[in-house]
Amino acid sequence: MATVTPPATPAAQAMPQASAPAAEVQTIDGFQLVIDALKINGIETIYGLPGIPITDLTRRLQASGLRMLSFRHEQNAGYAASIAGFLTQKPGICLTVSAPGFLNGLNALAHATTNCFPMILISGSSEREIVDLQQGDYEEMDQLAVAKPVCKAAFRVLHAEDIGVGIARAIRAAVSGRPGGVYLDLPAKLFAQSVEAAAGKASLIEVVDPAPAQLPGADAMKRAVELLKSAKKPLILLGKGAAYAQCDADIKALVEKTGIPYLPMSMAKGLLPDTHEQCASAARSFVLPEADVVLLIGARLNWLLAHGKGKTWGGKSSKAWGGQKFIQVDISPQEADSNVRIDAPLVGDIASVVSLLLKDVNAGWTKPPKEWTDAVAAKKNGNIAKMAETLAKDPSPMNFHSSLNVVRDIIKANPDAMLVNEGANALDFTRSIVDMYKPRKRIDVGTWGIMGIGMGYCVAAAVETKQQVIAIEGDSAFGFSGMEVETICRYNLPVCIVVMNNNGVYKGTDKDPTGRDPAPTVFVKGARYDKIMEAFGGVGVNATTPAELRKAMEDAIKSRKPTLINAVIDETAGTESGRITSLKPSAAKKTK
Ligand code: ADP
Ligand code: TZD
Ligand code: MG
Repeated sequence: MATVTPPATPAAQAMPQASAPAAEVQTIDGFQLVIDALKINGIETIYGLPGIPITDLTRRLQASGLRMLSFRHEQNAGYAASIAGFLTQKPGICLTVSAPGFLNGLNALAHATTNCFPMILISGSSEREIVDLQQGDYEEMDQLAVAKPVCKAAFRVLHAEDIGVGIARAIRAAVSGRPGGVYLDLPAKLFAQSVEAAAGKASLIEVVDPAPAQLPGADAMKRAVELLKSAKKPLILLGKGAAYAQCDADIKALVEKTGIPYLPMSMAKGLLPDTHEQCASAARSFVLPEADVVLLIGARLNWLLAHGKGKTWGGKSSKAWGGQKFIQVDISPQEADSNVRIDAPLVGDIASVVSLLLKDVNAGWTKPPKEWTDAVAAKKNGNIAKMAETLAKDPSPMNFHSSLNVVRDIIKANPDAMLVNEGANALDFTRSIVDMYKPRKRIDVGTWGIMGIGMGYCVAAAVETKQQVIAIEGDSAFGFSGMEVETICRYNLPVCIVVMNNNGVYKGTDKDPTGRDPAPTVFVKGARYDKIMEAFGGVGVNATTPAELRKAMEDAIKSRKPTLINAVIDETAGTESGRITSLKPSAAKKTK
């Protein structure tokens, strides 16, 4: 804390130097108020990238004992912050410089909002007077206006005495109700402002009950329970909202006590072990059209669930309702009916709602008809047996199945490890082949199917959970954040990256019909991504067989050293767009 002498009065100035010094006033500056406001709200880690006007803030954050993790590109710091929010239920903080740094972080802010992850993007900004008159300041931009359309809330603090309120509002906006991304604009001038220390301290706010419990009314509960009880072929669908809610034991009890088959969305895998007898993942295309009542817990009926209608759900045409009735548990009162009718919305936080549902179940419950659960089990076991045959093959060159069979074993042996996953085929095959055993262990491309989350997620997963991290990356996907390998080495994080190298986007076989350039989807053939890791002192391995991949992964986990394995995959093995070929405009043209 700085001490300053108040400005001398004219009378005092006239006094000789030797007279008694004026009383010293303790002050506190904007930098310190930001740090203290974050600290009293339990923020421990900041993900960012320094530069004017926040370089000193990054230094002082670190000096104050907060963890300041510095990245090579703001987008990756932003993705790290977003997933830190998902993993901890506290807003992940990303700190950037003005205009270009802010814009680099903005993608992640939009991603956080879209995925319902609590995150705060804090960006320094230039002189308001110059920005607003568009007089051409260094990195001039009206960042608040630019951020607004892609975030849940946006705030700007102009006076040091408002920092406490600004940060409190940002935290509440990020974590209350449906979590999301919040933008906080801190102009350069703010940091150097000083206020009287006691008043400054008193202006800080420790947010009380930032994400209040929210319970549906008794009538809504009754409606939902009666509908679920009436079902002949019920299904529970768990989404990443259920994983976020951290009420794992109650969700497990609800599934087990009702005896209803369940389907986890990608990031809900592991809420119950994927090997659970009620898990219907391997019978997805059977249970969705067949189910009569579906209980959605923290999952939206968006594109990932074919909008709750059409052929996926047994509808007669691509937009026809399949006839299912839906119960939807969601914190957002506007989510219900977004795609199809929701017969029983349960608006509330998942932890509260699931515990209310459990009370009803405990009061007496008849398990679903045996014909239904037997039919699901038969379908599932048939598909699992078919998959086992494919996984047992050992083709040369190695393909997605034979390599992911190794990853499947490694995760089974290390169920606490975090699994980061992005790519197209590298994503889809990993999701279906690699079983998860514990909640919130699988983090991936999320609602947008975005490439580039990889290394940012690895850093945050390692820092927030302290567990071994395993990243299964398409070679294209890896390229979006590959430079953060240096960050992983710099902080010496236990991250093992497996690049599924099939020489390109989806496949490595495309050709330019004119013969001039490489095709848009292909990369340098036989690239050695492992060398990138070696450049920064980590372990690089080139693996061409499942045995080599297994040994390299086991060594990485034993040593906890940053490791990158270049897994050489048959370049013909992938399919166009992975599992979402039907979304290609050219595919739509064919069906019309
Ligand atoms: P998935 O992609 O796994 O299907 P979505 O991201 O589509 O999941 O849906 C997550 C849903 O969970 C969102 O609609 C969000 O409002 C909701 N949600 C997030 N956290 C909670 C919570 N604590 N309580 C209730 N609903 C929540
Ligand atoms: N840019 C961004 C930010 N997100 C995207 N999803 C895409 C582009 C388009 N895209 C996909 O949807 S998957 C993918 C791209 C570029 C890469 C697929 O190649 P890969 O995986 O090497 O990562 P496979 O295993 O070769 O299929
Ligand atoms: Mg590829």
